[in-house]
Amino acid sequence: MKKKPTDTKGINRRKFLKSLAAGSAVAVPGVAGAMHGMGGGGMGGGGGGGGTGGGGGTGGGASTGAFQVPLAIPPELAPVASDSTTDYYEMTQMETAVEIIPGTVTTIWGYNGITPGPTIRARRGRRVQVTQHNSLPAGVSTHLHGGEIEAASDGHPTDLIPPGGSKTYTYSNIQKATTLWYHDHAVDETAQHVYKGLAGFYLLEDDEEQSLNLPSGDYEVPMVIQDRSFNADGSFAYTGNQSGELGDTILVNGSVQPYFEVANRKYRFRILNGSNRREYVLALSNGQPLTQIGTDGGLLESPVDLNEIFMSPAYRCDIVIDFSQVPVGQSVVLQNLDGSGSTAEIMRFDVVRSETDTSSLPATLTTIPRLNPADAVTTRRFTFSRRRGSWVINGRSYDPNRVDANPRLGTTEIWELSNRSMMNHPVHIHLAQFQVLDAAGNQPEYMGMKDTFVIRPMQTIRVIGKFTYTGMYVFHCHNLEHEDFAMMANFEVLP
Ligand SMILES: [Cu+2]
Repeated sequence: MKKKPTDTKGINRRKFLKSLAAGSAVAVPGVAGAMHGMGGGGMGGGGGGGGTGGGGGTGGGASTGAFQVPLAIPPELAPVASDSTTDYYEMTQMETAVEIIPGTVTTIWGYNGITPGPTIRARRGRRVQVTQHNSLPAGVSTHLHGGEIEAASDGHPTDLIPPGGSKTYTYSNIQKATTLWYHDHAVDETAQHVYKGLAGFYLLEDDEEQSLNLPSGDYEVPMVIQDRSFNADGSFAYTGNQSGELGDTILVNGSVQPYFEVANRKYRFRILNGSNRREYVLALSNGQPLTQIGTDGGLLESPVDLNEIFMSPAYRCDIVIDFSQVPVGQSVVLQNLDGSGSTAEIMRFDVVRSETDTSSLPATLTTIPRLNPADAVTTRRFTFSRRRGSWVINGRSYDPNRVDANPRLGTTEIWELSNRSMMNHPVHIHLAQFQVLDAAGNQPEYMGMKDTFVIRPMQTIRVIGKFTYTGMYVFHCHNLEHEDFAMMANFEVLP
């Protein structure tokens, strides 16, 4: 059971950090620079290492041309031990120096010193324990986003691992197969910690999904899309913009607009928008549709062909692209229709060889029983707006000592989420996967089971879900600067 802090230090510290962030873009990198080299580890360990080879950088200050480096695939982490019920993992959060812009060095914070961090592949019904060691000069809290997780392991923002400390997180993996991700959730500091690199994949599998014969192995590729800005020396140019940070350089798995050599067959891409604030509209340059098979909480009931896919921060989108329609020797660009200039293109697929494809794309993927609004025991209403320079929920800033909702274990609730501001808010509720009700539920971005839902200006959406563990959790805007500038609230599930 998580302890509730009894003082208001967090709030004072938040104000202090905000003034720092607002006042100087170099304050945070300066702190990081003082620790430079502490993590050792050279060029980012195993993960990013492959990402800076081919093509030869064109330079141009702190930028690089598109499609110069191959896509890097984050390494999968091996358990340090396994028994009949559980796989045990160890990770160390540390600062390292990596080469992102050719010829320059970027100081990052990474799980095991790489960004994205190593991928954990988990199995439904089999427990995972991850011991996180904090070798960073700041408190951290590791949240497994989208996970149905006991409160003590959820990575509550105030449940900090101090510098030099460790914490073991237990994940029971009771939910359906899906693409989860872990990232830092330290109160007031999530945005800058994630920007520095604290994010990685957690792929949850189950028997049902395995039986589908979807593209797997080398043909199943996790890809996190993030935007960053760089100073001329290669350091991150993070400003702490309260509206949300927008970078001018698109990274996929930590590399600038990479290329990926593929065979002329189906691939499965588990795409995560791991950006602090940037939204993307994915599309292929050859006009071929993207076939969406899954979303935040798992597989859709059936594949859906879409000419474009909207992705808000924290959205996951499981897609299949069939490159058999592309002649060998040709390329297809994954575009961002919401971007312009350097943010309009995400990466390039180069079809370089012929291969026989034995994978399947079944017409039925899973079943998703509809939650019935008549079963809801209550409807809670939350507004998201801006007030006196803060982002607020129901008019109030985050207070670690205040609890704004007390759902009962196992009951069904409707949450009505209203945006009373002029910016999109991607609202994320911890612990549960939800279904979006009403007409909004027919929009492709709200299909299936969701843990994050964009609410557009002056829009209201209703979501329905069930809470599977007791204890203290949070819900918040996943525009990470909005979250840190206090658009977050506690809810405590009661027995
Ligand atoms: Cu927001």
